[in-house]
Amino acid sequence: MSAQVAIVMGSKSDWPTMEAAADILDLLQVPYHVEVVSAHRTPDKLMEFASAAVKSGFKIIIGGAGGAAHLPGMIAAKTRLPVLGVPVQSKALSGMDSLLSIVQMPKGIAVGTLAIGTAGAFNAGLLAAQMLANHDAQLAARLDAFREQQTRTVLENPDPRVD
Ligand code: RP5
Repeated sequence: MSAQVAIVMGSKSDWPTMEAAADILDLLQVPYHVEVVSAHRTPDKLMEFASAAVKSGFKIIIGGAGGAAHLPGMIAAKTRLPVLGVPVQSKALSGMDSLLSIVQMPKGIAVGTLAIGTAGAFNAGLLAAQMLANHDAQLAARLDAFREQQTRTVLENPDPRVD
């Protein structure tokens, strides 16, 4: 099956964060594409990528960036596909800059903004899978199993002193 989700990021340095999105998509067996696309360093590539995203067969785009994080918003400006934005934790401002750059979209162009860092990247992958599961019963079953396993893990070991 061709990639349904595109995971793009502003720099290779974002990969340790964005890898969490790939991890959950791997677990749920959702095919995805990964690529560095920078809003500032490769603006023409960004426009080409976003313009061709529907034709490329993607259903959802996950965009991660840090600092002046314009990548998810600019992709959303050029495609009707749902865009999930992940604020990468920046060194200077701990990701507050990334978060505010991504979350404050103007009315009419939407980006679904997740939490700063790896939890946000993981949840972006999870949310993408949940959206796709509306039209994929097998994926829905894998998601149910993932959630049941997660619940079981917490219930079976409630003592905070035990790993
Ligand atoms: C952003 O600038 C990237 O998304 C990255 O989070 C940040 C720093 O990039 P590098 O200087 O590490 O390449 O565009």
